[in-house]
Amino acid sequence: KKWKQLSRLQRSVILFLFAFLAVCGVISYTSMGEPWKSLTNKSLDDQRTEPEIPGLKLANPAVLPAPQKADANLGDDPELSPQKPPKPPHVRRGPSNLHIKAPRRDVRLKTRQDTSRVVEELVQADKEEKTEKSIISWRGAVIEPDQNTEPPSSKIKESEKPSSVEAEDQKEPVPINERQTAVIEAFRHAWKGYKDFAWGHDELKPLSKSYSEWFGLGLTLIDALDTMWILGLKEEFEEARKWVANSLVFDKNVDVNLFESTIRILGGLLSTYHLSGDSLFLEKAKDIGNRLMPAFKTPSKIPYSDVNIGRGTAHPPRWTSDSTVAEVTSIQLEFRELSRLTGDEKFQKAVDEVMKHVHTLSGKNDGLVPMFINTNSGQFTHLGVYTLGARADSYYEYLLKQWIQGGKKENELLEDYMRAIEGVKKHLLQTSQPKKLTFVGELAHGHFSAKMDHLVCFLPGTLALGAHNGLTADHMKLAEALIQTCYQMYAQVETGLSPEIVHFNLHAQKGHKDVEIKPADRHNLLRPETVESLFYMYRFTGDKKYQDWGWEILQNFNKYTRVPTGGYTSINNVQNPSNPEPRDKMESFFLGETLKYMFLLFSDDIDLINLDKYVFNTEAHPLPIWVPA
Ligand code: DMJ
Repeated sequence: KKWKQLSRLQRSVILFLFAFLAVCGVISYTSMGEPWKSLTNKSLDDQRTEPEIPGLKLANPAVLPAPQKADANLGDDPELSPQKPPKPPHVRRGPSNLHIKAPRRDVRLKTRQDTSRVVEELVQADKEEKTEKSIISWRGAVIEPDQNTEPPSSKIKESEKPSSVEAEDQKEPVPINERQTAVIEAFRHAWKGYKDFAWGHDELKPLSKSYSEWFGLGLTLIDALDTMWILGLKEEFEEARKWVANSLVFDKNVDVNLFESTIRILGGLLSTYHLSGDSLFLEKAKDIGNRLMPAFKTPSKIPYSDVNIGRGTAHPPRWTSDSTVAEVTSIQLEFRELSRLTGDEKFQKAVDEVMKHVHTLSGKNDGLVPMFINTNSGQFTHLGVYTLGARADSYYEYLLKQWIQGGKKENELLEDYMRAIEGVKKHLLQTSQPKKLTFVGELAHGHFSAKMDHLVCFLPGTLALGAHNGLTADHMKLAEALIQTCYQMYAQVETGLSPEIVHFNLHAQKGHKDVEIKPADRHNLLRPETVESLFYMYRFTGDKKYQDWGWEILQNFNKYTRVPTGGYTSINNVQNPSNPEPRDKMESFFLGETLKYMFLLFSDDIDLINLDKYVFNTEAHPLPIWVPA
C-alpha cells in the first residue's frame, strides 16, 4: 500500500539504491577472496623457500662460502656487489659435535585451517634460529652462522648476541689425556711468567722478570688467544679478552713488520674470532688490516716490509728497497679471509696481485724462488741462492694452503707448489751419513750446501697436508723421511733440543754423527716447526711414534728452558746440558704455535681443529677453508 503511495521518482531512487548496494556486495566479496587465496597458496610458501645459491651444499658442508673474486666483474647489481653478498642457506660449521642446525623452513601451508599452526611454527623456528645463530662453544669451533651473508655492520650486531650452547648438538667431549694435561701445565707456567712480568707487552724476559717490546702491541697475548681457547683455559682467555677490549690500541706511531704483524696479530685475531664468535676480535682484525694496507702502495705493488700503523706510511728497511720473498707471499691467507669476512675486496685484491706477479716472474729455478724481491722493479734480486729455510720457507707453505683455503680451485697456486716440490727433489734433497737421513740443503750459484735451518721442518707437515688433500702419495713418503730427519736434529743433540741450523755429514767419518753444529748456530728459540710437522704426521697416519717424539721434546723443553719463576726461555747452547745458557726471552710463537701443536699432537680428537675444515696460517692460527666447488 505504502509503495503505491510513493511517487514514481521516489520509487526509482529506492530501486537504484538497492541495485547499488547489491553491486557493492559482490565487489567486496570478490576483493576479499583473492588475498586469502594468494596468502594460503603463495605468499607463505614463498617465505619458506630457501634461496638457492649455486654450488653451496646444504648438507653439512665442512667449510664456508668463498669470497667474491676480487677481480670478478659484478656490474652494478647490488645483490652481486661484494660489499653486500647474497645470503646463502644456513650451513653447518665447526667440529661435527658442535654443528649449528639449519632452521626449519620446510613447512608447507595447505589450507586456511593450517594458518595459525604454521604461523606458530614459523615464530618457533625463528626463535630457534636466533638461539642457533648465537651458539658459542668452548674449545671447539663455531661460529658465526651468517659470516659473509650480511654487510659488515649488521654482521657485527649478530655476533654480539649473548651465547648459549645447545645440549642436543653436543657429542661427549673427548677427555683430555695425561700428555695434554702436561701441555696445559706448561702453558699455565709460561702464562704465569707473562702475566706477572710482561702483561700487555710483546715478549716476556723470564730471567730478568721484565719484558721486551717489538711493536708494543701485546704480541704474546694476541698470539696466545686461540691457544687458550683450544686448551680450554677459560679464565685466562677471559682476562686476555678484557685486555684486548680495553687496552689494545692500534692508533700508535709505531713501525711494524708487515709479515710478522699479519701472521701473528691479524691471523691471531681472525682465528680467535672464528673460534669464539666474538665480534670484538673481528673489529680489531679490521682495524689492523686497514692500517697495514699502506704497505702495498709501492711502484710494483710488492709491499714494503714496514708500516707505521699510526701515520699510515710504509717503507722498506733502511739499507735496501728489497722485501723478503717469504714475507710478501705469506700474508695471503689472512688478508683473503679478511676480505671474505668484511665483504671488502681491497685486502684480497692486494695480496692476490702479489701472488699473480710472483707466478710470472723469471729467476726461479725449477719452481724454487730467490730470497729477495725489489719493491720498485718487482723483480727478484740476489739471484742464484735457493733455500727452503729463512726468507723463502712460507712461500711454499702458502702456495699449498691458499689452494686449500680457496677450495682447491686456484690452479696457478697448485702448479707453482707442485713445480717447487719437484725443484726441491731435483736440487736440494740429499742423504746424510751414517744414518742416511734425507735432508733439504741449500743451493748457492750452483754449489750445494748441506745446511738445513730448523725452519725447514715445516716441510714434512706441509707435504703431508698436500697428500691428505689428494696430491701424490710420493709427497707423503718424502714427508715421512723428512720428519725422521727433523726428529734426529733433536735426538742427536746433547740436550735433546734442536739447534737453529745444522750441517749434515755427506760422508761417513769415524765418531761423527749425521748432524754437525757450528758454534754460531747452537741456539734454540723454542721454535715450533718440528712439533707442527709431528702433529700433521700423527693426524694423517695415527702412528704413535710421532706422539712419543713430541713428548720427548716437551720434556726437554721442560728440562732445559723452563724458568722456575714463570715462563720459558730461548737458550744459547743446545750442546751443553749443564749450562744451556738461557737467553732471557720467550718468543710469542712458543705460546702461539709450539704449545698449541703439542696439545693437538697429543689429542686423538680429529674434530679438535679438523683439518678438512681449517687451514693453519704460518703462525698456527686456524682459519676456515671456504666452500669447495
Ligand atoms: C713463526 O713466526 C712462524 O712460524 C714463521 O713462519 C716462521 N718463524 C716463526 C717460528 O719459528
